[in-house]
Order: sequence, then structure tokens, then C-alpha cells
Amino acid sequence: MRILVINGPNINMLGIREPGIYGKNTYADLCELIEGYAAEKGIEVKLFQSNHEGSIVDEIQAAYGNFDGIVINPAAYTHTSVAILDALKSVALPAVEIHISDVSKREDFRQISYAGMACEKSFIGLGFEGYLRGIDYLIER
Ligand code: CA2
Repeated sequence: MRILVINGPNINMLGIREPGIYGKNTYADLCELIEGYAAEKGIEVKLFQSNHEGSIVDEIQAAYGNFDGIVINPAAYTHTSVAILDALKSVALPAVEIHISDVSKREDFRQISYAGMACEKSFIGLGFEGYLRGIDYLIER
């Protein structure tokens, strides 16, 4: 089984600022956690992070025929990007939405999730653990 894990803008800055919201761990720590978990579960993962909407669309399109599922935290593009929503719909791979923070308790502009409309499941506010729950969901599905 092959899972693509996509992270959107500023996720590469985790642990550097705002530890109160996103925790003290870095993006490198997140990658290490996911890679270790995938090895434990005997699956393949590809980790992709980009600050660019079009690059994320390209990566989702390239997953077609190459991956069995997508775990995605589109970060701020969650709340703005119809392009990422359409890309997820276009490949029709099982997708899971992740948010490190509990967006439901944050600003009004974070209350809409376009990407979430193309996802089978969302894990929100569980910190890095949410990515592992997303992987489990795709394995068990
Ligand atoms: O909670 C999440 O996982 C988010 O997707 C994180 C995004 C935010 O825009 C979403 O509403 C919720 C932000 C990514 C990280 O941004 C940073 C901001 C300051 C310092 C470090 C990272």
C-alpha cells in the first residue's frame, strides 16, 4: 500500500513560532514520526510539503495511479482553495483531512474547509497523532 502525505503552506515552520497553537515539534519531527509509523505498519509513504497551491494540485494529480490514498493537511489553503478540492475530486483517491489544531474553536475564516468536501474523514485537533489516525483509516478502509 502506498500513501501520499501532503502538507500545505507554513507547515515547514512548525515548532519555530506559535508553539501554543501547533506545539513545539518541527516538520522534520513530523516526517520522522510518519516514516516510523509507516515502517511499523509495513506500508510505503511519500511526504510532500509545499507553500504553493499549484504545486499541491500537481502533486495530487501525479498521485493518480501511483498511490492508494492521500492524507492531506492543506493548511491555510483548506479555507480558500477550490483548486485543491477539484484536484482531490479529479483523482478520486480516498483522502483524509488532517488539522493539527482544533480549527472548530478558532477564527470564523477557518470554519470552512473546501478540501474537506472531497475527504472521507477528518482528524482535527489531535496534533501530530491525527496523521497516524489518517494512515490507520486508509489501511483499515
Ligand atoms: O491546524 C492545522 O493543521 C492548520 O491546517 C494549520 C495551518 C492553518 O492555517 C489552518 O487553519 C489549520 C497553519 C500551518 C502552520 O502555520 C504556522 C504559523 C505560525 C508558526 C508556525 C506555523
